[in-house]
Amino acid sequence: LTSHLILSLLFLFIFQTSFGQNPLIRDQFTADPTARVIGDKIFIFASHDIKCDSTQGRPNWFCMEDYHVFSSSNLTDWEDHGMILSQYQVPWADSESFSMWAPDGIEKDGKYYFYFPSKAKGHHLEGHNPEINGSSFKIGVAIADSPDGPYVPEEHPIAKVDGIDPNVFIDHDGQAYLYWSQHHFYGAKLSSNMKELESDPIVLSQFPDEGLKEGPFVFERNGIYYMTYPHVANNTERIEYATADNPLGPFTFQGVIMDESPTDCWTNHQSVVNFQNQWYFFYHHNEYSPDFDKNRSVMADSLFFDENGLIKKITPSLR
Ligand code: FUB
Repeated sequence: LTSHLILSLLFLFIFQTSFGQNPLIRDQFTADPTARVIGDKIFIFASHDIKCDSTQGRPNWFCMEDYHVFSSSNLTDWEDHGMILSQYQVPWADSESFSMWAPDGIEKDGKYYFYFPSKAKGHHLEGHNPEINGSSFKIGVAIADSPDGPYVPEEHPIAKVDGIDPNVFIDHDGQAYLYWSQHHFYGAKLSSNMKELESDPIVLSQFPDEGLKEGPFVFERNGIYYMTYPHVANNTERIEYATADNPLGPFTFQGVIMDESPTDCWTNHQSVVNFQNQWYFFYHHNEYSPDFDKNRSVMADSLFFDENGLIKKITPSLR
């Protein structure tokens, strides 16, 4: 009995110390996490919420001028690798718009590709439709030899891509796909140089028109392609998912992964990753800023599948 008790306590100790406490990043506001396993570490490519003064960006709104990347080998101790890209470095971005929204970062053939949205220079002149979220945004890519940079942005945004929340998925055959959101979800094949589209964008039309949808994130498990995304059902965004047997669909709605915010954080934004044989769900919440939900903090919880490959609902482990 004693040895059983010691083993249980040991397991409890290992389990508790192998998973960090939320929020993961505590010295700055971070959001929109894409988690990727690179080598023996987990990296988070995240948005960076700051507080702007009344002359910068849109008052009382997102204020986002740059990105940091973080890494950890145990999900508890996180290293901030510092600022990897800012709006002032991107030749095509409007450096007065503070609109460096949700990014994605991914490795291919030893190079690191960082995809990000921003309002482009001159966007005021383009007659965008303010009713459509993301309609004045373009998406660009910056390239580095190491996940923590330095990243060099391309001269121009990616042609034929208008919108926000880029996500890249690379299939087993090496083909990369780019997804993004502009009222609808769009998807296209990426060229092998990862800098331009190889196919025309298609609208992933299987998703409901009602309620704002954004933040597509695609992953694959056992031949099933999962498209996860935030969707405003009533008041705030909840995370839903759909599945397909092909990266570009058609997708079938499967259910809700995480319900709407219990404390009225209007946005949520997710990624899913397998690290050391456990699946994790990364998301954000306004844990450290209960009165202003545009200052958010990155969180993570374990994710489990049932025997049919369906995702079990997650209750956020708030403080
Ligand atoms: O972080 C700014 C925007 O809020 C993101 O692009 C959306 O996904 C939402 O999280």
